[in-house]
Amino acid sequence: MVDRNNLFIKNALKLYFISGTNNVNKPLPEVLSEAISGGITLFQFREKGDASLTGRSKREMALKLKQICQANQIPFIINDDVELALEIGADGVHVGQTDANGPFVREKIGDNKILGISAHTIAEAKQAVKDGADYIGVGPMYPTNSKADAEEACGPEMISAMREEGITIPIVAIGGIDIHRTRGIAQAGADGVSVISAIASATSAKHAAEQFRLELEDL
Ligand code: FQP
Ligand code: MG
Repeated sequence: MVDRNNLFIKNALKLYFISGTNNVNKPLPEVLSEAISGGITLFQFREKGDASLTGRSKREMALKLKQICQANQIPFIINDDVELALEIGADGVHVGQTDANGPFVREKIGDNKILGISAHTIAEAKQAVKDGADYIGVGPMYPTNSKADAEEACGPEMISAMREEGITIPIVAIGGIDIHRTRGIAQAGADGVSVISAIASATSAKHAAEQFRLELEDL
């Protein structure tokens, strides 16, 4: 059972690390542990693309990662794969506009799991709120290499526009985010930033996470 209270979600979104086994240069469980010791607040297992794990090996990896998150009191989210999230008892799922739709996923996962939905526009954000999202992922903020089929970058302005439209749901920014872009994103009204490569391919995932936390500290 996970806390779906808005304040809990907003705090959890502060530094949201996303990774699959093909985003890292050493075992993902090791990178996750390092990132946790550096201060990440949420983790999403996003296993897709070249040489990604499937079936049983994906499930075993997911379980290992879930255990690490649990031991450290970090919620564990699975990208796209609702069945896997249910099977292994993840804390939540994240789906995009071309994945299973929000109401269907909410119905499947029930009221005790976090539902995150991607939104690129104000209309999608409003729909996600109606569809039962606990938070929305807004992006890509900047061009990114981590997603082959990414939409065009919208910049932090999209977040301020959503806030001006009265969208109060927890928001995490995604796409091409590095340390230097973090402050502006938070100032635009995001509750946090989500990163893949800035942590996954850093020399030290711990150090990278610490730098982000420092940047977000007084905001
Ligand atoms: N926002 C977030 C989060 N996580 C994501 N995985 C996405 C957006 C992107 O389905 P989607 O979701 O458009 O693409 P993919 O499944 O390839 O990631 F908010 F959690 F940071
Ligand atoms: Mg998706």
